Amino acid sequence: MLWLGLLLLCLQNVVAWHSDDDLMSFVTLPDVRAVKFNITYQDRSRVAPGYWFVSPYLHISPDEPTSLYEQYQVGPHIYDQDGQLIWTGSPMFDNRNVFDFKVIHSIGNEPHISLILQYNNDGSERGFGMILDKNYEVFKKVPLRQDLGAFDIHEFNVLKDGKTALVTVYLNEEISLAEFGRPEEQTWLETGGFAEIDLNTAEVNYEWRSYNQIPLAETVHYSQYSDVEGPPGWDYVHINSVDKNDNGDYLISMRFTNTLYLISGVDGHIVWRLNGQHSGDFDQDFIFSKQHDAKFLESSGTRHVISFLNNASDEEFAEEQVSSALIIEVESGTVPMTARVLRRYNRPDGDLTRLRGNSQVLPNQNMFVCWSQGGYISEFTPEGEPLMSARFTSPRYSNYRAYKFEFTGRPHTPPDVVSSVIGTDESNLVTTFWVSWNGATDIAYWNFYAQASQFDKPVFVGNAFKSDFETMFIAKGYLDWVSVEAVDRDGNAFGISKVQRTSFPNWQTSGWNGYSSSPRPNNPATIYRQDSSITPDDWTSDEDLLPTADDTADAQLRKATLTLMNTYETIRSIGGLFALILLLAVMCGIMASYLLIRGWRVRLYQRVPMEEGLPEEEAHLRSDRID
Ligand SMILES: *[C@@H]1O[C@H](CO)[C@@H](O)[C@H](O)[C@H]1NC(C)=O
Ligand SMILES: CC(=O)N[C@H]1CO[C@H](CO)[C@@H](O)[C@@H]1O
Repeated sequence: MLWLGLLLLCLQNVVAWHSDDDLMSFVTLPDVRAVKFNITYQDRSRVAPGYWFVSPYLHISPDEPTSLYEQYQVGPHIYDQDGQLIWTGSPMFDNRNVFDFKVIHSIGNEPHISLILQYNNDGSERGFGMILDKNYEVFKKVPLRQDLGAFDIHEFNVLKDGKTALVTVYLNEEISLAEFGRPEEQTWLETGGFAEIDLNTAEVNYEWRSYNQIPLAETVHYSQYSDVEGPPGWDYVHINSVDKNDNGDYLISMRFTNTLYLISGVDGHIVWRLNGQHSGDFDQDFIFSKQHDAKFLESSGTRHVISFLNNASDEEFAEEQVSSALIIEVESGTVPMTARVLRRYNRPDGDLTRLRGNSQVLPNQNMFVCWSQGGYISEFTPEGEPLMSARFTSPRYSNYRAYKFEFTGRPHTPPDVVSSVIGTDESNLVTTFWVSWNGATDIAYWNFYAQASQFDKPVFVGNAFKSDFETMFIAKGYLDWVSVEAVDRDGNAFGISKVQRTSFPNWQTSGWNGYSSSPRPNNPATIYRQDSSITPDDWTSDEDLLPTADDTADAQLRKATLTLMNTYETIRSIGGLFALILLLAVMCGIMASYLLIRGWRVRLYQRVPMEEGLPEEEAHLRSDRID
């Protein structure tokens, strides 16, 4: 009995070790294992439209290269508000860490994407600020001037002119500790600064450094008793954001002085300090600490409205019980100068964000906040009522900054399609399609086609609502030479896959019982009505893109297959031989009852009316009323 118990315990551990339920997997993109979200909506009707822009990472420093096969899970990702994947940029950036991944509207008339590609593990690449177009192709790859070190991961802030960007800069210098009354001693110091760089030439237009401007006494991390350090040295200010107003002045956030500074664009002097060790220059109705991502929401004359994340804690200290995003109003034209809280958004789980994070005011004035660890994000009404919270299902991953934007992505690569055929004899062959299109937004449904040979006309075999990143579709017959077309909600087709061969099993070892030793592909025109076929040349004309016939797939077969897939998903975590036996049993059961109840009838697909732009069968699927 004891032995049995021990054995079970061991088995359980083995199973737990192999569990990868927290990652997505796709037939069409087998290398991609995107991180899943666990989402809670308090009120979905009031969230802003848009997609989430996140870039999960495992470790903040580049991981060791490994000769082992590595799946794509780190780097820039776009998700919809159901947590479905829209785009993974992990293959494009080879699983490297990416930061500050967002949409920008300052270049031309089209939206662009900006991001920071971190330096690589062996230091052979020092990182870049990158701008992609809506086709996910590189529009600009901007290096940092050689003497400014590696491209810092905190900020790549493309300015309104669309020609320049602000970046944070970390440099090291050896300094005397005279300021701390130890003139005979030297220490290395990490200075925090920023640069404004030209996106076309990568030249630096403006440069600022903290040393000689921010005294050592402002840091909360070192004191006159701290030990001297070799390079890189004391990280005494820790700059983590920079923004610029129309007046040409810069707002910087220093996490280790608990201070926001306004820096003159003319001569670089500190115009004012908000908060900090020595209380700053303002009469404040709040204090804050270890803040991130300070951005101007408005700035004119002496009045500034600023948003930032007050995480209120760091690796060592916690100054208050809960982190918050704040919108504050700063007035520097009065005596005394004043700073007031306009809005506060407390972390919904009541916890502290010790490191990293950001906040973003959305176009409808909702507040979107990233609390960083575990990928925790929230959206609030302008008044601070929480509407949504989500975090990665896997605690292994974090995310520095997250954003929400409406965006239209149109990859130049075609949709990815995989198809395979199974059956036990000529009468019951079915072809399964899987389709996905990495980065394409606004796909409402997919049209599926097959053709008799490479050069024959494609025949429309059916369509299916896009239900997730990847959509599966099952069609009667052995269909070789298949293709799939993406259609938007207005019925416009806007992309088609390459024509793809269908894979088949080893017929003899997989229980093939047919008349011939292996089946030959069907001519789809004999199974599906031909009048719906369209030639590739016609695909540019909208009228021909709408399916003219044959919309319904065999619902009963689809239901059976769905049950099978669900069962498979459920028992996958059990693992091993047991699962295989169970799966086989369920498969046999489904097949037997299906054949018993219904028998096999070859039936032409019938045209069904489209309801709200969706194929009727999908409307059924969504209401769980399949037949
Ligand atoms: C999702 O979150 C809820 C509430 O926070 C939690 O109870 C549940 O276990 C989570 N689910 C997964 C799969 O992590
Ligand atoms: C803005 C804000 O939340 N400030 C708080 C920072 O932490 C101190 C100390 O816990 C609080 O007193 C402030 O209210």
